[in-house]
Amino acid sequence: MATVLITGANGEIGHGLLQALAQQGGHRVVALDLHAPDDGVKSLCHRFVVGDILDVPLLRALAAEHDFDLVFHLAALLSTKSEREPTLAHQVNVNGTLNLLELAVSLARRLGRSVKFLYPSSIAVYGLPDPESKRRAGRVGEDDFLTPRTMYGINKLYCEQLGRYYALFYRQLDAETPRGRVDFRGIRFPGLISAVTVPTGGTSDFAPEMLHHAAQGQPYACFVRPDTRIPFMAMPDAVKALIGLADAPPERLSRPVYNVTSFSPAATELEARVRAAFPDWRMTYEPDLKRQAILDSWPEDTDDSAARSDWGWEPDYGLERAFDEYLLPGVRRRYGSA
Ligand code: AKB
Repeated sequence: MATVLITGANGEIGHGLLQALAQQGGHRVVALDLHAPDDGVKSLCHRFVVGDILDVPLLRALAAEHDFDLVFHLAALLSTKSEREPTLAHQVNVNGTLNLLELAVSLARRLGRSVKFLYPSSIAVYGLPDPESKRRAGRVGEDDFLTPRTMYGINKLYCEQLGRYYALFYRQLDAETPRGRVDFRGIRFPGLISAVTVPTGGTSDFAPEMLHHAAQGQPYACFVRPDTRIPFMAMPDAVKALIGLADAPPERLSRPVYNVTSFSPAATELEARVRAAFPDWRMTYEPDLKRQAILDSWPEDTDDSAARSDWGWEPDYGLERAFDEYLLPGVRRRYGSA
């Protein structure tokens, strides 16, 4: 039995991850979220704690009660919300992550063994200067264009570095090096699309919003230009990637943070997929130029060859399969739409 802490357990990734871990078996999950669990979520957890990652005494109490082997630190404010409340974003995304890394390192040192720390980062760490450079760059590697223009992207990039520091150099001047360490593993996700949950506060939200509006028979004013292109992934693949990276033997990992990706459609290709399923759907493009500028700074594709060769990452869902076998059947079930 591995004892697992999941922060932000009530969020989009949390839902899928809890289900996947329950199906796999062998995990005792302690879930933490600001909000009380949805129906169904609670039954998948050994314990559900309603609380804040900024509450250090609460985190200390959790670490005193549970010897965590693995932490999935999912709690975060997404990019649009972070742009509207930058200081709150910094508190939650940076100070919250620091608190969790402190929990992990103190536990690792007390137990004298590694505590794995899985950290979802984002394509928001990239900052392409303009649409022309974005087109020319194509697939972007982990070490390129790391000049984000959003508070969220800056938070994520810094926390990747914090994780690397806690894993490799934490208190490097101490006379003795204790045995336990944080085994930090970061993963840069593209925009995620789920059939069961709708994201809030992201800038890649236009894709899931198209799908969920259409499935409910609601018109949609899309806030991006028709030619907007960023990478996306179906939620089951995001969960698969997190579990795959968590399970990878440490000696196979050559980097602290990996890109993972699945498909990179233009907004019009997403629209066409949704429209083919819901032909009466009404949709217009009404670009929000400020959110568009953020999307124009994110790459149109990422190079995930390191993840593929180091730990065997491979998505199950391309664009066609994601729509035909996961998204469309899922939203039809959810909303009872034809
Ligand atoms: C967002 O839009 O903020 C997120 C992300 C790409 O990390 N979905």
